[in-house]
Amino acid sequence: MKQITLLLFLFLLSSCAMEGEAPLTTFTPTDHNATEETRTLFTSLDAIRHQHVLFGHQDDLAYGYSWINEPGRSDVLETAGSYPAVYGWELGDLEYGNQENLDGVNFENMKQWIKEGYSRGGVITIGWHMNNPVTGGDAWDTEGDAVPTILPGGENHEMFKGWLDTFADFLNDLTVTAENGESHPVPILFRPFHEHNGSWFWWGQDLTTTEDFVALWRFTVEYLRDEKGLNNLLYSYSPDVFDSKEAYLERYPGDDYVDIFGYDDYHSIRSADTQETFINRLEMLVEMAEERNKIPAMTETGYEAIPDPDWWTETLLAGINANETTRRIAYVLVWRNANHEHDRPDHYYAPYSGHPSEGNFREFREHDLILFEDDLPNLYSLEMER
Ligand code: BMA
Repeated sequence: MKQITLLLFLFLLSSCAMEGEAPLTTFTPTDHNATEETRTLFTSLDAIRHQHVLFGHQDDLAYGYSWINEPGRSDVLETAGSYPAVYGWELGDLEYGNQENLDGVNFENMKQWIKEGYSRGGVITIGWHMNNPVTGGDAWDTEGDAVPTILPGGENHEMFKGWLDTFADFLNDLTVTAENGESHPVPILFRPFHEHNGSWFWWGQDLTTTEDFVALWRFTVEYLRDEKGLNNLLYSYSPDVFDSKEAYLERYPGDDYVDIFGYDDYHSIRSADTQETFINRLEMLVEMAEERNKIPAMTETGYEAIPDPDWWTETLLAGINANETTRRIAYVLVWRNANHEHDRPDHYYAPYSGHPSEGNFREFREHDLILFEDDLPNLYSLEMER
């Protein structure tokens, strides 16, 4: 059933193109020089979200509940029977020149896993729990009024540019060679300064002004795009939960600086009690994104340790599939499965083999709306599919 739907999707795309009509979407990413694969991904995500929602998992290939760095493994694969369609990765500590990120993931391995997931047709998204530039503490250290110091003219501005340079160097290693021998960089959904409407990170709501947050965002985009020449990024604006469109947009840096309308939600996704709030947030998100030709997505979610064995279909899917608007998000990504022995004991958001929600997770995976990696059409080259 899923396959038929996908063929229809591809047929629709190709028939529009063949008859010389306007493509399904006429909008382009904020980066007008975005690479062909990046532009195609943007268009594909916009097209596919009218029929399906991609499932994603953070750090999926790096470690799981009971394993660390074992080639080919994935808790999602071992429970659902497919890798996730979206892979989330984390750069915290890259800015220090460290070999591993704050969760112990080796950056060289991460580059391989990113290329591996992309080569199988997956979508890659990257976030960054960047350390506090004033105190040297972590992202959760809210001391020091940090944001103004890294803006142009601030005492840590050059250091901050150096941190963005480390990001550019990392990205420049993410080049793959296609069958025709041509190389191109892996398209990345980049999600900086996330959950900024909360006050737990140094870039958060009570720690900086709207003006400075917007200036920081715009500087970051302009530096990466115009100075570093990175043309494989789609920018994801990703606040935490919000209760009105005005609240969501309070620190919106503008249509020229954002491609993905994300939102992180660990609050209204736990039970039937908050389902109405969850649905309402999804509706607002989709409406705001569509008004601006952006792509809505649930950029982070999950129920830690999944204490409800039916959570996947009864709460998460029930919310996303509530109506024609809610189901138009492009993807939903659940957070990482920390290794229970070496990292954090009950900090996991996808099931592992033997977890009580495993059967329900398979049901979720088999639902027509939801796509895992082995359900995906080619999101990067519509030409090839024609
Ligand atoms: C948080 C937690 C932390 C982790 C951080 C970055 O939400 O999972 O344990 O260090 O994300 O991945």
